[in-house]
Amino acid sequence: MSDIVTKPKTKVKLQVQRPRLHKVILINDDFTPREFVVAILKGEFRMSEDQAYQVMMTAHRKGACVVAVFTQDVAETKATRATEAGRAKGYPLLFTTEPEE
Ligand code: TYC
Repeated sequence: MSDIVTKPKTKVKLQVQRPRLHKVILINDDFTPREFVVAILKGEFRMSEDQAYQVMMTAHRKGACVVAVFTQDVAETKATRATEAGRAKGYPLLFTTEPEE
């Protein structure tokens, strides 16, 4: 008696995927002082004075500006900390996050 052993046709393909990155976005408002926004960008996002000034002015002129991209957890933590730093001074400064396409 002969047993016919057939190999399964399905191949298992292992895929390693990078975690999706999330943008931190700075939103303009009419009340937070420019220098305060620059100080937060330098302190929380480790930007130079020049970089921070450019990002602040882009948000000021266009309404919003992408600050940086991180993993979701880091993006949300930084956005929350930066928003709370403004709130502690009574400013409506807002940082939001959204997934990168
Ligand atoms: N528009 C603010 C002002 O004129 C400055 C500002 C810039 C506030 C960017 C928030 O995300 C911001 N004082």
